[in-house]
Amino acid sequence: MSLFLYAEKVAHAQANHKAIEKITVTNPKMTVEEAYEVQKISIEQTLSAENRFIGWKMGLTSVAKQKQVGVEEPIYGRLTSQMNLQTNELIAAEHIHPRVEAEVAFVFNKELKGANLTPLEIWPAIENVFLALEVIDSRYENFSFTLPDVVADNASSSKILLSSQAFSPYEKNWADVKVKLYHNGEEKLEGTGAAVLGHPINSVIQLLNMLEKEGRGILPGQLVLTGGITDAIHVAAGDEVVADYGDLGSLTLNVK
Ligand code: OOG
Ligand code: MG
Repeated sequence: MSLFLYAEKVAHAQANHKAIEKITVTNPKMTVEEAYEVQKISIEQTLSAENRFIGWKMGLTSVAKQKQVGVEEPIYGRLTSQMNLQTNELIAAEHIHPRVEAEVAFVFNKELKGANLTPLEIWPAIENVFLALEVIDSRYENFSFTLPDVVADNASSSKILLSSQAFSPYEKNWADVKVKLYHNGEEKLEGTGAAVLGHPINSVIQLLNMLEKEGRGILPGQLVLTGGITDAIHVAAGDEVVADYGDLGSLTLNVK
């Protein structure tokens, strides 16, 4: 099967929220590079005036997340404007088996490109920091995949809820930000920003290292999700998830 046909298959599952068999069942030799090509083709075909490309997400940047899905390498995915929730409601019926995780997100005001940039080169390009809940929803049966599968499926990207308040990048040391995740009022998980590759800024360095291989970088105005701090919580209709970031505030997602 050509990469275009795999891209069609993945795009169809994303649009119709129907689980599919892992690509590597029929194509065990698919490489990670080919999988990024499938991701690119499938997401770029959804872009339009109503669904703009808005940035990148990093995934599997914390040990908690790597252990949860059994893939131990950071990956990236593409974010589009239709993923960005405008209210704190998630429609369960528009998903297969959604999970929610707490993250830190950056918005950039300058172009960044190149391998092995230093934090000192990156901070001045960050306009704002947002607290974020990411909804992931693997398009594969049983939320089970290998590295090429999850890369092809746009790193399980589904929806994003950003805090309405934007923070200065210098507001605090983002390695120290603490988050507690509550599921229907019960505290389930907690973690700190340091869980993300030691510091969420390292996720941006790693993203740029990977994008450099595609000859790409981060453009002004783009958003980057740095990756789940804790593992993700499975949700269903009727659920409420609260991410409490202490003195920075909290985010609530209601699943309908
Ligand atoms: C892959 C996406 C992981 C994160 O923040 O680590 C991710 C998955 O768990 O399905 O978004
Ligand atoms: Mg994530």
